[in-house]
Amino acid sequence: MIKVFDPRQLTHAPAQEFHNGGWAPHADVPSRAESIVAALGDTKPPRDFGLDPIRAVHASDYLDFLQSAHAMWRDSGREGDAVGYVWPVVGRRPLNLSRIDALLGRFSYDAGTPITPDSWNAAYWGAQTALTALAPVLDGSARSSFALCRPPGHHSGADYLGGYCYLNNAAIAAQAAIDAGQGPVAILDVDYHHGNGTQDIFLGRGDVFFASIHADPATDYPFFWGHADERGEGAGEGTTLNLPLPRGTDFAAYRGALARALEAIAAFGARTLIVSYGADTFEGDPISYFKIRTPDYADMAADIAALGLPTLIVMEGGYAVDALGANVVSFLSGFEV
Ligand code: OKP
Ligand code: ZN
Repeated sequence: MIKVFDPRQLTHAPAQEFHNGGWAPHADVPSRAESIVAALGDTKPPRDFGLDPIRAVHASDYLDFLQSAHAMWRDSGREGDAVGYVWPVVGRRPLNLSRIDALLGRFSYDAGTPITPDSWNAAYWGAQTALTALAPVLDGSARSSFALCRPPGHHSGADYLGGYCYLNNAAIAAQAAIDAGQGPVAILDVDYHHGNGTQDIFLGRGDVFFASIHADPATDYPFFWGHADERGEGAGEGTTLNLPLPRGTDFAAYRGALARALEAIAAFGARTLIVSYGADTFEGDPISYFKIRTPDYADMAADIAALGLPTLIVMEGGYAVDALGANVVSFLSGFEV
């Protein structure tokens, strides 16, 4: 299997995140990617597709903000990573504000996603990593490929960052597949957390099916998305499928939800599949509460591969660093039999 990775993604190293009422060491450490690279062995670097495929998904004012935010932060006399502390309530009128703290509120939704001096460069090469891994899947030279993206992407919407995510790698790849004439596309999100950014980007779209299996947002982050009654809007009515599961779910129960998602994807008639893969469903994950074991990932992947669709696998979360490489290798092995 073709595996793409760019070490420039390692330069993004946020110090802290704010959650549950306090600051904690950030869970998205660079060694997550190093653990995966060490287990994979051979990876190839990305090509540079430029900004156009990123602009096809993300708003240009958001992209301008991402590229300039840390310099503005520094120019305001601040130290360390840029992070917001005031957010507009949904439904407030749009305002053209310029203070960095207002911009952070405008273009983010949580305090777990600091902007470091290197965040833009790392996220940019993560998006190029996804686009590079997509290419052989689109031209038929590979049945599946793996994009080792870090930071992850599935919480980032068209004009917002959050949940450790800045650019939505899976969405950028999905749009590129459609623009290459390889739609309709299905995105299957098996990260522990709901992929709210991906859902928002494609909520009104009939040419992208978004299916997500995740911890119930009644108990788990990101709370405000991922409930079972979110099913798409307008032309996208019925092309969003949310399958929330309770904390403590093991692979036997997970597999039933996976079968439902795969049936819906098959019925939709996707030509290309993108999997947002998070290994934070692992039983040993420090911030999550499912009970998937390392060998289960091979079975999970084999169920997905049985769809028989050209498939791009995009890395999302997974925070048990010591087990992360083995979990990824197990998952990828299910596509190679
Ligand atoms: C990113 B990805 C746990 C706080 C969790 C944010 C989680 C972001 C996960 N105490 N806060 O989906 O793996
Ligand atoms: Zn996650």
